[in-house]
Amino acid sequence: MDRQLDLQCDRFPEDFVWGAATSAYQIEGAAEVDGRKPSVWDTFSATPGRVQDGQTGAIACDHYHRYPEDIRLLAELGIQHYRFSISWARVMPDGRGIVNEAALDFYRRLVDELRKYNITPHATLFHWDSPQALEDRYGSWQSREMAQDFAAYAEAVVSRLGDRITHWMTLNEIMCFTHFGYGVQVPIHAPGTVVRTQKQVWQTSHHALLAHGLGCQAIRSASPVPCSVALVDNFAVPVPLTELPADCEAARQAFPFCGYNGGILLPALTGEYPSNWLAKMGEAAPEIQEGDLATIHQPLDALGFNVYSGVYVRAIEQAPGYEILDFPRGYPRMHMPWLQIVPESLYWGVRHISETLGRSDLPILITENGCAADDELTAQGEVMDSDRILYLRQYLSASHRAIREGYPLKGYFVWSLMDNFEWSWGYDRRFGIVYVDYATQARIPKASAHWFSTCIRHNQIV
Ligand code: PNW
Repeated sequence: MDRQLDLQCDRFPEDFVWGAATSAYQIEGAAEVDGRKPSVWDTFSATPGRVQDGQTGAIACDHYHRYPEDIRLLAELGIQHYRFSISWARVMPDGRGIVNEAALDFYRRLVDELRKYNITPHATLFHWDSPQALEDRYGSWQSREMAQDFAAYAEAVVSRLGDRITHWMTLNEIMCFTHFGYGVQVPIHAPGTVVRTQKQVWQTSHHALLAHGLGCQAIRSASPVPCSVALVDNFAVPVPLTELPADCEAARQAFPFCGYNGGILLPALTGEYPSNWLAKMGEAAPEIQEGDLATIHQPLDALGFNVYSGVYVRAIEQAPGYEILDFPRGYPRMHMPWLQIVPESLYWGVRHISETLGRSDLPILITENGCAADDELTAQGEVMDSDRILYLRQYLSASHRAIREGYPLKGYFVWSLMDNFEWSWGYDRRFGIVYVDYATQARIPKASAHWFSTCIRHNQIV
């Protein structure tokens, strides 16, 4: 009886969204098929020294041709929601102007295949693969024109696919393709242009925020039916070192100043760059034209939260009242330098959003959570990734806690359905719950896939 009660308590809400995520450049391949032209990632990965071992997404998981098999796998695993992205360079090979209907047919076939198995599609319009043509024309995100062009692209997609996709996401992780694409001396993301000043870097993310705002408007006006529109962000999460009130308050104070939160997430959610953030940035703050903030601040149906790690914060006496702690050398992490295991970051991320907005009714979806592990295929042809299960189980527990405490966490997409092109790390880092043998393109569900599937079937952590 007690055991029965425990099981009941561990369950997720009946309508909880269980999903898996991917992105176009990381899995599709078929770089030159059906009229697609290069994106900045094709150019970047073809530049020697940018990507590990000179790898590119030209073939990747060949998902463009193997999507029926991949979708069957989703169905077999009982995954009812699928987040994928649409390639701008496929749909509008020159970035603007002519729409490539062959590309849209591919996405139609993909979505129809999903619907065959009752899997709900969640489409991200931009996951970093800007058309190279726009980079050549005006430096892509360095120009305000990029926001207009993104909105026109969004309009083109949604007016054609809006009959079969109703869950839309505008941009994935603005900080990665702007600050890491333009602002770091050793470029780790495309286009890898190093601009001169911090102000210019913040200008690129301001333009991305404008693209998000205009994109939201374009989606809503082009959709033939009511639809859901979200932004996907990987905001930084200060986690209180202890949950005593002083440390919790310190984490709350730190939130706008952690990572890029003050310059990306907060303007999108509140329509303002926080005044104390602007004061701190001084000269480096972006130039904001009249009306920009109203454009950026669009009503959202959900916030997509990509969470992998967090930072610990404690209260201190001196101003500003909080201290962001470094990780000790031996702190546990997964197979990436930045992938310290901080499961509470999921819970605290959700809580910070609610506290920042002063309300807790904006639905939050975990649009990515997962990890790279040093996966090995055994002689029996299995991948026993108990380390990934350990990681995922803890983050799912933190999801359950957020729900138990009444926060509006509505779903969870594991990153990723399958191993794929991990950007500047190439194929060396594996984030999938399904193993990809790139020599044969065989898909082999790892132990974590079977575990995740069981969680979904029981609607609880097993
Ligand atoms: C996300 N960090 O990027 C992306 O959305 C995915 O495309 C990617 O494959 C996945 O996470 C794994 O890397 C991130 O430095 C990039 O903390 C960098 C960080 C986090 C996520």
